[in-house]
Amino acid sequence: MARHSLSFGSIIVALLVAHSGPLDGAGSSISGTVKVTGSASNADAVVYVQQAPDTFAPLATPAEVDQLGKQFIPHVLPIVVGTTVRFLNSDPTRHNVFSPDHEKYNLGTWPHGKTRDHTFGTCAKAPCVYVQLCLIHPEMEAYVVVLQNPFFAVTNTAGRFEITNVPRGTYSLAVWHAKGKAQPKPVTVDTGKPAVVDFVLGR
Ligand SMILES: [Cu+2]
Repeated sequence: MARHSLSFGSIIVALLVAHSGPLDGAGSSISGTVKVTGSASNADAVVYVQQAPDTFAPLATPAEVDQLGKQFIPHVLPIVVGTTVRFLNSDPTRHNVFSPDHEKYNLGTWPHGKTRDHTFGTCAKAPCVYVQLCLIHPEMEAYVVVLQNPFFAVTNTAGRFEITNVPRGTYSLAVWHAKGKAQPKPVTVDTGKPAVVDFVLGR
């Protein structure tokens, strides 16, 4: 009985520790729009909190990128540093995956239905952007964007984004896009007060 009580107490302590720290407390969402100047589509911009207090565990299960119709899907994949990405080939033809960026990798070439994993283990200064290419199909291109924290979203065609469950705090909100740039903007998130931020990307 005493032993049982001890372990129960340990669990309570563990829960309290897990819930203390700078990110304690409810937050809200950050939403808005990104306009990509000179482009018909405002999709595939990554809007992200540049730096949040604390460190963040990667996903327990791999994020996925499919190769279908000679395209990488999704075209842009933001992840927290440490996340493993599983590359699947859903085409009848063989595909390759390599990236010339940062530490560089070539995962090889593999057939329909097979996967290869790559873990994005380091990122000295977010965003760490890795273009994904295929040696067999030069037209194939995608991006993995490695970030410090999970408070990010990708815009849809209309340019809309929403980052949910952002802890209370004041942050610098930044945008990454393959073809456009904008200065980060300060944003304050408070309980029950969703923040709205709009960006216009220039060249
Ligand atoms: Cu290919």
